Amino acid sequence: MNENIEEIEKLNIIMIKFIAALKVLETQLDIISDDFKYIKEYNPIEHIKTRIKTADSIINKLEKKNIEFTVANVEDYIQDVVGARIICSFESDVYELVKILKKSSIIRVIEERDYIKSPKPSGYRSYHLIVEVPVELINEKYYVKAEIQIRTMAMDLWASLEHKIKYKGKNVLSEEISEHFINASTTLYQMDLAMDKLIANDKKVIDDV
Ligand code: 0O2
Repeated sequence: MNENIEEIEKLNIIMIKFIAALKVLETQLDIISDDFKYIKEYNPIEHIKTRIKTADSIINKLEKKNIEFTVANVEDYIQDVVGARIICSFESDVYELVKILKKSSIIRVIEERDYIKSPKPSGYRSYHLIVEVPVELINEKYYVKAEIQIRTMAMDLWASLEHKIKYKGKNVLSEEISEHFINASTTLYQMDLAMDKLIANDKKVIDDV
């Protein structure tokens, strides 16, 4: 227990790293969004949310992975202490943003997981990028890992509700509710596909004029 308190104190000290990385990440994502807003005619970004994982949530995640809670393990095994979520209007916007972020020379993409093409068994859909964010303090320079989740409004609606209901039930869903969520995920995804078809037609009409 004492060890844990010591590690929590150490975690508080390294939080400066994560807070600094969050600021850099937020700024870079805002710049991309502003560029779309003011320079391009169309902004694929509906909104951006950012957060730092709480100590409790970090400890729970390590526990789930059966890994001892130490600051070194947080740095080695938890890639989403710093997190950003980008909500897009359409599925094609998600893929466009992924392309843009992969070209960035500030944020380095080190891993990607396409849970849209390959959804999780729960029905979860989203595109995840694990990135490294540069941080420069007075005497130190380093890269901090962060997770960027990119998804449509429909995927976000699903994930938010499922997360809330799972959390209420202490992380377990009954078979019936799980099945309901799997079906809802498919229905919402069909809507995303239909919307993408609509805008593809719209773009074609504009291109043809
Ligand atoms: P929270 O509270 O949202 O932060 P890995 O070590 O890579 O195998 P990890 O980091 O869990 O494991 O990666 P993964 O599976 O890509 O999931 C990372 C995050 O995606 C989760 O963070 C959730 O935010 C979201 N996510 C993944 N699966 C689901 C799901 O089935 N439902 C919902 N609603 N969200 C999901 P956390 O830390 O688990 O949760």
